[in-house]
Amino acid sequence: MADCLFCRIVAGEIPATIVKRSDEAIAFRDIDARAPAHVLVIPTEHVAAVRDARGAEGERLLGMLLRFAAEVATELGLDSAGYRIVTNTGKDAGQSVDHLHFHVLGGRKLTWPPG
Ligand code: DGP
Repeated sequence: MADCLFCRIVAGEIPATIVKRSDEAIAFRDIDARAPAHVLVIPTEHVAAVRDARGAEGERLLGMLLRFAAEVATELGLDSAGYRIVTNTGKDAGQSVDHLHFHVLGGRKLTWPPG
């Protein structure tokens, strides 16, 4: 989508620190890191939010992204201490970019529940 920030990162039009890449997903450092390790995992195809990943294809996509996020966490060395994977959906959750993304957060003790 031409006016989507994360689609522009996928296209290489906006620079990002990419930590992992496949044909279907990329992971890059969040510009506003809230933890020592804070990476965003996104599909390369535009999907607005988790609620829009529907049916068999949505199920496959979400499974792939979650597995990809877990691999990113492993590669960042977070397995033993632990980490959090979270996705914000819509206004009340504070979703600020309408391209599906999983936050992978770690490297410090994370509080619960999130604010
Ligand atoms: P959310 O609030 O859940 O929609 O998260 C969006 C995240 O995207 C937020 O933590 C900041 C991050 N972000 C916004 N713009 C950019 C950008 O241009 N580059 C990178 N790397 N991250 C961005």
